[in-house]
Formats: sequence, structure tokens, C-alpha cells
Amino acid sequence: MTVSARSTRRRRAVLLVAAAGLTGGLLTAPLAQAATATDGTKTVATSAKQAKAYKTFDLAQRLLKPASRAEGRAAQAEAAAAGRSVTMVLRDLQLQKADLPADLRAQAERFAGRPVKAVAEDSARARIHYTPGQSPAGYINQVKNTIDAVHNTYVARGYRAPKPDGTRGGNAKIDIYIDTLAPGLYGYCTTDQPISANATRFDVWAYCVLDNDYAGFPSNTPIENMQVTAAHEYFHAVQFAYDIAEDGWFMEATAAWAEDEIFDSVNDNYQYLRRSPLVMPRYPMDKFGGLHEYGGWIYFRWLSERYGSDIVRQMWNVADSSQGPRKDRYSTQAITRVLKTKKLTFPKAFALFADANRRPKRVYSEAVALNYPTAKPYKVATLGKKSNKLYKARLKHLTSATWRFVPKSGKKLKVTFSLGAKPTGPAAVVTVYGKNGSVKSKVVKLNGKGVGAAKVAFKKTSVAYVEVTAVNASTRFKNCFRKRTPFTCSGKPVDDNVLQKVRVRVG
Ligand SMILES: [Ca+2]
Ligand SMILES: [Ca+2]
Ligand SMILES: [Ca+2]
Ligand SMILES: [Ca+2]
Repeated sequence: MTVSARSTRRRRAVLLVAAAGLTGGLLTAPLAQAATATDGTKTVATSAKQAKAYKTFDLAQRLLKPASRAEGRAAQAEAAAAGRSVTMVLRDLQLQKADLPADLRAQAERFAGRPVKAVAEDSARARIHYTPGQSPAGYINQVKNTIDAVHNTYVARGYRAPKPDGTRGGNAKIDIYIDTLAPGLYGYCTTDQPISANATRFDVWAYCVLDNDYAGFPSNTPIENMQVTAAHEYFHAVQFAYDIAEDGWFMEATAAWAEDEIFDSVNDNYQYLRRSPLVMPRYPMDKFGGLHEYGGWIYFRWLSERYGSDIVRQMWNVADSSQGPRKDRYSTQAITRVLKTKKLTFPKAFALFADANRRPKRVYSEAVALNYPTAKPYKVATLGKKSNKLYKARLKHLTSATWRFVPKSGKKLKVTFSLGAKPTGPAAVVTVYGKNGSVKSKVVKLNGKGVGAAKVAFKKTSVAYVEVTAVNASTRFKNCFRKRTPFTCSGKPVDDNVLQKVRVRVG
């Protein structure tokens, strides 16, 4: 198989995956068949493919141009339940457009196209389009200043600027349209750069739409909502200059992470921690849907606080598609590559992250102020002298389990591990929480079979408890870009439910 054929297939599959889970109300079999008939030139067209494209079309239409407030709210709930931001729905629409019949394609261009506005004014970095009288006094200047500041911050940090769009919107600057969005919609960035069905590079320009006033949103001030939307959405515009077809969880998690990099005091991304590895450690970190892909921002925050925030830019550089399929990597490949430059394997870093999440208030800079949540341990047991117990778990990929052992008697706790062979991504950390507030962690050395041991203090006079955290940090996926899964590379995880055994003995 040639590289370009592989790439073509992979991207086509991505687009199908992206729409999985949506329930398009208008979708019917006859429509899908009609699409097939209209689009007779496509050799690879299938009704399943067109059905996906039609679902995306349907959801995008109800999100952007709802027939009623109720329909708009229902569409937003549907998109949110499937974990889809408007930006991601429109990305999928753009990537799937070739699968729509010509009349629907034309309709999509009308409802998802650039809004038409009376006035255009340039800021240093962007062109702002608006209708006079639709926004509060001073708002347009605030948008100009915000977009310029956001743009300058990303570029100063070494990110690519959004790609020039020729003369669309009047000049090559990125266009920001101020529109009266459907209630509940914060804004979005999308592209109208054509992407052919057999494209192998996915670096495209962007344009963005922001609300006219951000009035009536449940939390934060209108200006804060404009700022945090600009930071998040403009980061998508930056991502598009690398790879608009990158893994969805990686796009959303790093965009939610970026909100804090620009407007650290707004903390809108705090709400997603409920759907993050902090609170749900046994839910695969890369699983797209149900807002979990936003919750993944905490992983990039942990990496940033530990290794500096440039680490995320380094990862996007590796994920870049603009040099073609031979250099293009997907999310976990890019992360692994960059971690290696920090002398870390993916499993070791994931185990350190999982262990750190046991005590967020001692780890994350904002955890005390914002009251970051923590998960309960997987299991808690009190152990005394001569205790000898075996614990088992079957973890999915990119998840962890933590056992907490409380001393009743004895001096030392010996923990032996058998976590599965090295390619299945095992790693473990043992942490002793002292009664005086001390915390001592050690990464367990595992051999090629995933076998290892650790011995730690366990006297009840000085030790409050010991926590043993084991991870399945497998990043092996089968049939990348061919399966329709919500995981990395839309592939099938290879190492889910590997048996992991932890034996504890008190001496
Ligand atoms: Ca432009
Ligand atoms: Ca509004
Ligand atoms: Ca913050
Ligand atoms: Ca990529």
C-alpha cells in the first residue's frame, strides 16, 4: 500500500468517525440513496458514508439556523451529548462535504458560510465584520483588542498563525464575524478552504464567528465569555494551520487548555474537570464524547506545569499534516515523541499524572483556589501484620486504578506487580502519605513482562496510608483510520482489559 493511499483511507475514516453518535432527526434512507444518485461520479461512495455526511449536515443546520429556540436548544443538547462543539460539527461538515449531493452542498454553504455583514474594519491581525447597532458601545473595539492579543500571544509562543485566506473577506487576514448567534451558542471557527476527498494534507485557513454581545449566558460576564471563546476558538484556527483532521480529543483538550494560557483568571474550563481523569480515572482519556475530550485538558495542564507550557506546541508540531502523510502523526504518537525528549515514556508519564491526580491540591497551581475535585480510590483496605492479599483489575487503555492501604500493624508494605507485558503500556507508582503530611512517591521498576516490586514504610504511628496506582497506558490501536471508534486515530484499542495483578504483604 502506498503512503498516499493509506492517508486517503485514514482521513476518510476519520470523517465517518467524527459523525458517529449523532442522531440526525431528518435522516432517512431515501435521502441517503438520493445522495448516491446525485453524486454518481464518486467511485467510493456508499450510502453509509452519505448517511454520516447527511447527519452532520442536519445537526449543523439545526445548530446554526434552528427553526425555533426549542429546536436550537435540542440541537445543542444533542451535540453536547455526543461531545460535539459547533467547531467540530462544522469541521466534519467541511470534511464530509464531498459526500453530499450538490443541492445539499449548496445549502450547507449558505447556512454554514460566512455571515454577510455591512461593515468591515481591520485590527492589526484580523478583519472584523459586523452590523452597526447590534452590539453594545465599545464592543467591536474589545473584540479587536482581544483577537489581536490572543493572536499575538499564540504567535509569540511559537505557534503558527492561522493561514492566510487569499482575498476572502476582503484581504488575507483572518476574518471574525460578529453575529447574533442562536441562544446558547458561544461561537466557532471553521474553514471554507476546499478539502478534496483524497487530500493528504490538512492544513487549512480559518474564519471565526463570535456572538454580538454574549448576553444571557449562565456564567461569567459577557466580556469574559467573549474572551474565553476567542481564546478557545482561535486556538482551533491555529490548529487548522497544522491539521484540521487531527484526533478530536487532542484538538478539544488542547483548546480548553489554551483558555487558561490566555485568560488564566476566567477558569471556564474548570467545569470540564467532572469529565476528566481527575474524577473519572477509569474512563479512557482519549475517548471522544460526553465532554470527556474537554476534560482531557487537565493532562496538558499537568504536563505544562511540570515541563513548561511549550510542550503542547511541540506536540502540535509533530501532529502537523502540512508536510504530508510521511511526517504527519496522530495525537498519542505526537505526545509520545515529545515525552521522549523529556526522557519519559508515555506509560511512565501517565502513571505520574494518575498518581498526581490523587492529591491535586498539592500538585496543580490553581487546585486550592478552585477546589479541584478528586476521585475516590478504586479500593480501600486496612492491612495488619502478615496480611497477604492479591488484587486484580482489568483496565481499559489510558486509565488507572488506585488501591489505598491503611496500616493497622506491621512495619513494611511489600507490593509486587504483574501488570502485563511492556507493549501493553503498564506502569505503577507507590505513594506513602505520612501522618505528618509528608508525601513520598516512587515509580515502580517493571521488567519486560510488567513484573516488579516496591517496599515502603507502613508503621501506623507514622503512615496515614499508602496508595498504589497502576495504569494501562497502552497507545496501541488497530486499523487506524479504518474503524469508526471514538478513540485515538479512530482505531480499535489493542490492550483493553489486560489483567493486572497487585499483591500486598505486610511484614
Ligand atoms: Ca480574509
Ligand atoms: Ca447575542
Ligand atoms: Ca486558570
Ligand atoms: Ca496529525
